[in-house]
Amino acid sequence: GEKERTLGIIKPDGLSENAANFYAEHSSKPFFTNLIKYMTSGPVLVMILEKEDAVIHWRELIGPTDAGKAKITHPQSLRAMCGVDIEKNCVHGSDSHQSAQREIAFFFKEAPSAFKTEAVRKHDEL
Ligand code: YYY
Ligand code: MG
Repeated sequence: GEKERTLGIIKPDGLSENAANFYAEHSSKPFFTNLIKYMTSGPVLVMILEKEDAVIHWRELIGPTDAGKAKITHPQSLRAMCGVDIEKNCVHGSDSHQSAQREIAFFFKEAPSAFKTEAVRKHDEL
C-alpha cells in the first residue's frame, strides 16, 4: 500500500521505564532510584562506536565509574573532564562484548533496516 507517516512521542514516563530496563542488573542496588532519575533528567545521545576492540578502548577513554576519583587518577578521561561524581558520571560504556550486543539491540535492533546505518547493519551480522 501507499506509505503514510504517523507521529509518535515517547513521553517522560516511557523513558524512565526504558532506563529501568536498561539498568535492570542494578535494580536491587541502593543507587538505582537516583540512577533512573539522572538518566531521565534530560535528553541522551546514544551512539554505536566501531573499531577494533571498541569495548575496552571506549571504557579506557571514559575512565572509572566514580568521576570524582577519576579527576585524580585519570584526569584525561571523559568522566574526569565532564562528570561530577559516582552518580553523575556523564557517559556510559558497555562492560563487555556480550553487554555491547545486548545494549545495542536495546536501542537499535528493532529499527527498520532502511533507517539503520552501515555500522548497525554490520553489527547485526556479528
Ligand atoms: O559500568 P559503569 O557505568 O562504570 O558502572 P556500573 O557499576 O555498571 O554502574 C552503572 C551506573 O550506576 C554508573 O555509571 C553510575 C551508577 N552508580 C551509582 O550511582 N552509584 C554507585 N555506587 C555505582 C554506580
Ligand atoms: Mg556497567
